[in-house]
Amino acid sequence: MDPSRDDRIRDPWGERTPYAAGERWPVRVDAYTVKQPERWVRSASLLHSNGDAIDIGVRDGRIVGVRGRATDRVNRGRLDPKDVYGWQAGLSPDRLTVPLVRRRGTLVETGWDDAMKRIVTRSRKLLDGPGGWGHFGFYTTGQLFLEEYYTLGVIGKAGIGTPHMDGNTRLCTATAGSALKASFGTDGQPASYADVDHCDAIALWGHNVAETQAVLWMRMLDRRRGANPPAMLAVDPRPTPVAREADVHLPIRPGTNLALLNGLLRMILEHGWVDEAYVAAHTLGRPDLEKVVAQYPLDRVAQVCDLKPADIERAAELLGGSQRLLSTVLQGFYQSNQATAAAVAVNNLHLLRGMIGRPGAGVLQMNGQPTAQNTRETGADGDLPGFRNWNNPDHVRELAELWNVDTATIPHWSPPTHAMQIWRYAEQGSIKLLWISGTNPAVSLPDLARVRRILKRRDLFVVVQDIFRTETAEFADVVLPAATWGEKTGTFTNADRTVHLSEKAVEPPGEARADLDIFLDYARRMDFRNRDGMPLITWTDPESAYREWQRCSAGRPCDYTAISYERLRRDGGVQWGGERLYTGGRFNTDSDYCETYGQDLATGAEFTAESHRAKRPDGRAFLHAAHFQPPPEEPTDDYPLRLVTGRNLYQFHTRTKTGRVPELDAAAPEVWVELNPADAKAFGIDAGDTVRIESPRGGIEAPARIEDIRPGTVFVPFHYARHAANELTITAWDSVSKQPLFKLAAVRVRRIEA
Ligand SMILES: Nc1nc2c(c(=O)[nH]1)N[C@H]1C(S)=C(S)[C@@H](COP(=O)(O)OP(=O)(O)OC[C@H]3O[C@@H](n4cnc5c(=O)[nH]c(N)nc54)[C@H](O)[C@@H]3O)O[C@H]1N2
Ligand SMILES: Nc1nc2c(c(=O)[nH]1)N[C@H]1C(S)=C(S)[C@@H](COP(=O)(O)OP(=O)(O)OC[C@H]3O[C@@H](n4cnc5c(=O)[nH]c(N)nc54)[C@H](O)[C@@H]3O)O[C@H]1N2
Ligand SMILES: [Mo]
Repeated sequence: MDPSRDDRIRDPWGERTPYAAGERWPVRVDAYTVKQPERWVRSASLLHSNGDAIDIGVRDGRIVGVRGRATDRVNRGRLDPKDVYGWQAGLSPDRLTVPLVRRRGTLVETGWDDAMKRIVTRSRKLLDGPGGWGHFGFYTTGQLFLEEYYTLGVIGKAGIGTPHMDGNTRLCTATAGSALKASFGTDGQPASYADVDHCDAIALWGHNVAETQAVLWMRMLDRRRGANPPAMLAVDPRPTPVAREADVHLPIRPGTNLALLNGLLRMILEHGWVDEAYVAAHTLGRPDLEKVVAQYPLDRVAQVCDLKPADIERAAELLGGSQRLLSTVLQGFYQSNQATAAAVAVNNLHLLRGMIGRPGAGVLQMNGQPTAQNTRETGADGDLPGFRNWNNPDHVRELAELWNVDTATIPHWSPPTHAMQIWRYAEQGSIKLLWISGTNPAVSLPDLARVRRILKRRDLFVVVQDIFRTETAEFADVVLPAATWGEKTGTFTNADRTVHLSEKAVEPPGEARADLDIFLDYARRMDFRNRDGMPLITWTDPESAYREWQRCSAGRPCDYTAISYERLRRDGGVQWGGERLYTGGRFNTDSDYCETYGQDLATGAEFTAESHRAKRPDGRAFLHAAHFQPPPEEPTDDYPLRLVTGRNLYQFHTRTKTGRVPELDAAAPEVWVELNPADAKAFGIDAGDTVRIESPRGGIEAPARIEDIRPGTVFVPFHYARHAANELTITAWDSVSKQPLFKLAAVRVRRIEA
């Protein structure tokens, strides 16, 4: 078969290459080129967090296709539909090629010097006036490169000194970070994708991996079709491809994950499916956990979660009978009720069963965006870089020495400002300059009517740095045209800690510039200085920025010092921390080393250093328990249905890229709403009818699809700007991770047209 004709739209997961437990995942090389490339350039996918290694084909200075890299540990040559076709977005004729500024109400083209001068003039005025750093907000992404985040982080923390910096990673994987810190002391996924090769059971907690990390799903399917296949559990209110494949599917009532986990943990304890030696040696908190979960007998859990008791028992047996369990957790948990407590409960399951840090046994608190891990590592999400603890004066001092600035400059007097609070400050008028890079909040934030009101404020100076003129750019005072994947060099790290180097293959269009160059230009013009009066930022290109980051990460869990550009060129993907973390059962919880002193899982209240030290964690993991609480918005007589939102295999987020790729656009061109047959009947709706969906905040129209989704629940994909699911969603977030609850609004539907 000619691989370039391989149609990844009709056959998204491709041919099976079955393999047995303990074997190596066979190679299968996928490729798609429109012309014969003259050369191949090393990269990885930037359209999800899986980190599929890709070679970019170049001819006559243009990208002409892609090929999966056979030798890479992540994909062994495979590509998913977005990998195969997505690169064409960069070639789109409507890329931003020059800066835009607002003159008399409209955006007009200008030069870089004018655009940057406007930003710098405004910045200087704000920084030197009363309120200073308090007026700055930076809202970045999970889609730039490590070098760019680190630079932005230093600008924010050591240049301006503002705590108001976060990424859209807050919407995405803030809960992964919080759950990992809470249980194990620092961020960093314990498991490895290689665990798919060794496990005897896979549990997918609110993770539609088949559509969202399709190459990881290929690996799981290949194990399922080989000898000694792993058992599979799916917890999802919808009949996703994962749910259909699973041996046990729990179509849970949205927002009740924690009740289910507490019930499962109770059964694990009661049946004695506990690794007593492991728990005694490597954990603390078991008595409290037992006390909490004892209150979740089977009938209560079945009732709260609206599941069949026999199905819950089968799930417990699958988990309890496994010897090598791999769990993945994603948005069905992170964007739902009690996100951190529920994600932590999955960690508890693995700790109780002693299933962390050995082949086949581990947990992946997944990432979503391709470079979200780096946003968190480098501190562009507001954390301190290198998984340092803002509340630990020694960690702050280390950074002050590294950057040669006063400790007082580095914001550490309170937790960093989370994205939802940054938007609140902008709404209240205290943040007066909001710099948005690589994200499209006018479509992706909850409660869009409110977001538009904020972006329209006269007293808010909005900078948008993007590759297209997005819905958000329409509100900007200055729009900066960025170069993107294939047009710039940098590194990024996937969901199993694999670092890839992505190299520049072609020139960006027009005057578009790499995000790194934009940030460096700003730093230069702002003339940020260190304690000796020398320039704060001395690096000038991706590799010198990376070397600074290596210094910053030294001695921390995400230590990059052994992973040079040279090694990445030679070896392809390399994991920081090795294949698995915590192999000896020693965790990052020492009080001097950990990233957090902990938070109350119910309220989010921060614990003190003293209370952390008093617990003497000394490298043991925390078993944290919390009680189920109902979601903040429940269906009512007026709004009787529950809305969950999410993704489709062919579309990426707000479709700025996939909407411009003919193959992907055509595969899912418009929004829809999924309804259960019984609900459809009750509301007089047939398949294909146009329906109106309304929440207390707004409404959209969409054609109906009748599906086997659980009764009382409707699903809308959030990709479509003109019929955006976020017109309906609520401004509410998890009290610990501050991640918004995108999967829990109350809505009503009615037919408007057959
Ligand atoms: N094709 C594609 N792939 C992507 C992306 C994309 O836009 N398109 N985006 C990337 C990014 S940034 C991310 S974050 C990931 C997200 O990857 P996923 O988390 O897999 O995707 P979602 O569709 O957001 O949510 C997963 C599932 O959660 C279920 N769910 C909703 N509410 C609940 C609940 O209360 N409990 C449980 N147990 N399940 C619930 C939904 O039915 C849905 O099937 O995908 C990444 N990959
Ligand atoms: N209802 C609902 N809402 C959700 C979710 C949900 O499940 N349901 N999921 C949430 C999640 S997990 C996520 S991750 C967010 C995603 O939400 P967004 O981050 O808003 O989505 P994207 O469309 O990926 O926006 C990325 C922007 O960066 C631009 N861009 C791409 N490459 C580059 C580059 O190299 N440089 C620069 N400067 N810009 C670039 C793109 O053109 C695009 O405008 O949505 C969140 N919103
Ligand atoms: Mo995400």
